[in-house]
Amino acid sequence: MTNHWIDLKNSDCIFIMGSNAAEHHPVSFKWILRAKDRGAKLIHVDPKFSRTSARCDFHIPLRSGTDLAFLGGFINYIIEENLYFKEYVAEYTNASFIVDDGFKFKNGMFSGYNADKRIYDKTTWAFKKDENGVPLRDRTLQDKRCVFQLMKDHYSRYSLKKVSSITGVSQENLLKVWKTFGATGKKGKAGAICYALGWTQHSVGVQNIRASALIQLLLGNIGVAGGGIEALRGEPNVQGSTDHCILWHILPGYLPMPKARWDSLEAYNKACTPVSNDPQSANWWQHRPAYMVSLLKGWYGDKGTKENGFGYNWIPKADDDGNYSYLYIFDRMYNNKIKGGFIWGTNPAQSVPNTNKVRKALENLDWACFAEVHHTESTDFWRRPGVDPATIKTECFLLPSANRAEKAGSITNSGRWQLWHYQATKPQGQCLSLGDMCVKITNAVRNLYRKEGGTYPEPLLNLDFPAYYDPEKVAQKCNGWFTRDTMINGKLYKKGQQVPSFTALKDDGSTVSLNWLYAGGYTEEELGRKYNKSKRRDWSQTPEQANIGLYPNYSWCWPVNRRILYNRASVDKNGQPWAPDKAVIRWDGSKWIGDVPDGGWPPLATGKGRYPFIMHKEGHGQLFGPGRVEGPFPEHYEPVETPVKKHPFSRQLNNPCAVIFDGEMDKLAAPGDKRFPIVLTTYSMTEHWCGGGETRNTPVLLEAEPQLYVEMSPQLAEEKGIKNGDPVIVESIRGRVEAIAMVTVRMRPLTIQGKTVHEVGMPFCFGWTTPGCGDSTNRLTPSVGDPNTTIPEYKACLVNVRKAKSIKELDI
Ligand SMILES: Nc1nc2c(c(=O)[nH]1)N[C@H]1C(S)=C(S)[C@@H](COP(=O)(O)OP(=O)(O)OC[C@H]3O[C@@H](n4cnc5c(=O)[nH]c(N)nc54)[C@H](O)[C@@H]3O)O[C@H]1N2
Ligand SMILES: Nc1nc2c(c(=O)[nH]1)N[C@H]1C(S)=C(S)[C@@H](COP(=O)(O)OP(=O)(O)OC[C@H]3O[C@@H](n4cnc5c(=O)[nH]c(N)nc54)[C@H](O)[C@@H]3O)O[C@H]1N2
Ligand SMILES: [Mo]
Repeated sequence: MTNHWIDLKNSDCIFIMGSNAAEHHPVSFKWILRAKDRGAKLIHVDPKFSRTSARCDFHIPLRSGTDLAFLGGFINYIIEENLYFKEYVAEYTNASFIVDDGFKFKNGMFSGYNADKRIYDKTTWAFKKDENGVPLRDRTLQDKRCVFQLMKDHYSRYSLKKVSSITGVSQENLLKVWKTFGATGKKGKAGAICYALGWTQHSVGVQNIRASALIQLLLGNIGVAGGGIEALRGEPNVQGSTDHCILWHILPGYLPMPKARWDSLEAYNKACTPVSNDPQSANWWQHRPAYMVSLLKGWYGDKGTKENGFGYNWIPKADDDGNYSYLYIFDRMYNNKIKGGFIWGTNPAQSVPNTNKVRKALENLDWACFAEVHHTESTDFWRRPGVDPATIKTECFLLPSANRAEKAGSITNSGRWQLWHYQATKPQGQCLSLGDMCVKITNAVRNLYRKEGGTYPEPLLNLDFPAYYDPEKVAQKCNGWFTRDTMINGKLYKKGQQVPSFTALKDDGSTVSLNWLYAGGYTEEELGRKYNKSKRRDWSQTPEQANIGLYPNYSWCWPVNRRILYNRASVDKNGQPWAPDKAVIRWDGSKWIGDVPDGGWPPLATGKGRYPFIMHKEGHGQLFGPGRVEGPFPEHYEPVETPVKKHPFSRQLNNPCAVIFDGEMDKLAAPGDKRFPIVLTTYSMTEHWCGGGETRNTPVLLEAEPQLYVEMSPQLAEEKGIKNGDPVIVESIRGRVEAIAMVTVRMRPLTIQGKTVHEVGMPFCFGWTTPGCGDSTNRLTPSVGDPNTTIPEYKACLVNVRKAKSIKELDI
C-alpha cells in the first residue's frame, strides 16, 4: 500500500476493483466505512455481488479478465473530459518526457517483439535525452512524441462503446464509475483504489495495477491523504515475506536477484545501479551497492571481505531465461528434473493451478519434506483417491509445526507497519517453529560438511549463522549494525551498535543489514539500549498528524517510518499542500511538518529540492513505464482462455508474453471453444482460509461452510436445467470438479459483443482430506501466468457445467 489502513477514512471516493475487501480484509473495511460516514462514495466493480458490494454506493458487474479494457476506457475518459490534475501531471509525472522515435505501437503490439522467444527487446522504449543525458521535456504536453500525447493516442482506441461490449458493463454504468471517481482529479480531492487478487491473478495482472497507477497519477491521487493505490495483501505475512524475499527474483529489500552473467559484485552493481545526470533527481537506487554489501555482510560476516566481493560469488545466480516460480518448479518436477525438496506451510496440491498436474508431479520426487500443522492434500498426496500408495516411490517426511500462537516474531501489515507478534503458549509435543527447523537443519548440514566435506562448501560454511533461532536477534540483524566505530553527524557509533537508519549503510563493509528497508526499526541510539520499535504502542501525535489519523509512534513502518509514500507529491513546488485541510506534509519555511517527508530536501521551488518520485531514476511518476515485460502502456489482452474470438480494437487477442506450458497436461481451450463456453472465476470466502488446510480442521467453520459449491445465475441454471442445491459437474479441458449448485442473483449473465456470456464462481478451499466436502477447484484452472511475476491466471478460465446424474456421480 502507498498509504495505510486508517488513511482510507480521508478519502472522498474509494474504488474497490478486484477485491472482496469486506470479507477478506475486514480491518480495511472498518476505515472504508468510516470514509462513507464522512460522505465518501464507495464503488465496487466485481463479477460477483458480495458483502463488499452490499455496503458500496454501487456495485458494477464485469466479465472476469476485462479490467484493462475498463481501466483503459477510464484513462481515455479522464483525458477527453479534461479531468486530470494539470500541474501535477506536467510537473510530477513523466507526461512531458519525449519518447524515442523508434517506439511504435501497432496492431496491439509494441516495437521490438521477438515472436520465437515471446519477449520484447525494449531498446526503443526509452526517452530522448539532451547532451547531458537528461530526458527532453515539453511541459506544455503538446509535442506529438511526448508521453502524454502517445498515451492519449493509445487510449483513444478504448471507446465507450467498445469497452462496454467487451466488458459486459453497460455504457451507463461505465460512465457512472468514471464520472464519480474522475471527480477526485480536482485539487484538494482524494480518491483511493483498493485491489487484490481480482486484478493480480491474471495473465495481465501487473498491467492491471500499472493501469491504476496511470489513473492515480493523472488524477493527482498519489502521495495525498485519502489517495493512493492500496494493495490489500494476503496471508499473514505476505507483505513481510515479499519485503524479506520469499520470491525467487528478488533479494531482501527488493534488490535484484543476481544473474549468472554478472560474475562479480562490480558487475552486479554496474548492472543494477541506475545513474541519473539530473541534479534534481534523487535517484534513490543509486544507493543499491550499500544495501547489497550490507546484506552480504549480514550473510557472511567477517568471511565476506572486500577482496572476495563480500561473498557475492557464494550466493546462487539465476540464468537469464531462468524462472524459478512455482508454475515452473512444478513443471520441472512433472518432467522429472527435481529430486526432492521442502514444502513448508503451504498446500500446493490444493492451491496451485492445474492441481492434477501438481499431484502427479509430486510422485516424481525421491523425497519430500513437509512442515505442517495438519494433514493436507499435499502431505498426503501419496494416498489420494484413485492412487495406490504402493506405487509411489517418494519418501515423505512430515515435521510437526508450531502454530502461530506458539511463536514470536514480526508481521508486516499491508500499510508496511512492522508489528511484533508475541508467543502466547509453548509449542505442543515435538512441534517446532519454522525458524527453529530451518536453523537446526542448516546447522546439521553444516556439520556434515565439516565432517565429511562435499561439493562447494563455502556458501554454507562461511555463513554467519546462529547456533539456535531467536526471532529477536533476526529482527536486530534486519536493522543491522556497524562493524567498526563510525562517526555520523558528530555522533560516534561504536562497533556492534545498531545503525540508526538506512542512510548510514555503506558499500565498504562497515555496516551489516539483512534488509535496508527495515533499518531504523530496531535501533540503539544509546549504546546498550536496543529498541524494537515494532513493539511500540504509543498513541502520541501532533495536531497535524491527528488531523489525518497518523500515529508515528505506534509500531514502526518502512521506509524510515514514512506512513504515506511519495508524500512530496502531496504539495506544490513551494511545499504547500494541495489539500490544506488534510495535509500530509507542509514546509514551514525551515522544515517539514507532518509525516516523514520523502527525503528531507527543501521544496522544489528553492532549487535545492528533488522531484517527488525518488525511487525512479528520473524522479517522476511513470505514465510511460518501460520496466514491464509486455509494454510501457498497459494494453487490454484477453485471458489466455477466453470466450471471445476477436479483440475489439486490435489484432492481438492475448498477452503475447504470457507464461504458458505445452506439456500433455497443459491443454488450453481455444478462444471461443464451444465445449467450454462459460467463464469460471475462483475466490476465497469468509469462513475458510485459502486452501482450507486449517479451517476445514476447525469444526465450527466447516459446519458453517461444509462443501464445494458453484455460484451461478438463475438464467444459466434454467438453461442447464439445474436447481439450487443440485449436484453438478464442472469441467474444463484439464479436469472435472463435483460441486453443489448455488443458484443466485449474485452472479449474472453479461452481454459480450452482442452475445450472452455466463460466468460462474467457485471457492478453492475444499479438498479430499476432509471427507464429504469435495476436492480442489484447481483441478480446473490452467498453468498460465503473468510474464512479469508468473502469478497464475486463477481468476478467468473456461468451463462447462452440467447437472450430475445422481449424487453418487459426485463421489464426495
Ligand atoms: N476470510 C478470508 N480472508 C482472507 C483469505 C481467506 O482465504 N479467507 N485469504 C487471504 C489471502 S491469502 C488473500 S491473497 C486475500 C485475497 O483477497 P481478495 O482478493 O479480496 O479475494 P478473492 O476472493 O480471491 O477475490 C476478490 C474478488 O475478485 C473478484 N474477481 C474475480 N475475477 C475478477 C476479475 O477478473 N476482475 C475483477 N475486478 N474482480 C474479479 C471475485 O469475485 C472476488 O470478489 O484475502 C486474504 N484474506
Ligand atoms: N483457484 C484459486 N487458487 C488460489 C487462489 C485463488 O484465488 N484461486 N489464491 C492463491 C493465494 S492468494 C494464495 S495465498 C494461495 C494459498 O495457498 P496455500 O499456501 O496452500 O494456503 P493455505 O491453505 O493457507 O496453506 C497453508 C498451510 O500451512 C499450514 N500452516 C498454517 N500455519 C502454519 C505454521 O505456522 N507452520 C506451518 N508449518 N504450517 C502452517 C496450514 O495448515 C495450511 O495447510 O492459494 C492460491 N490459490
Ligand atoms: Mo494470497
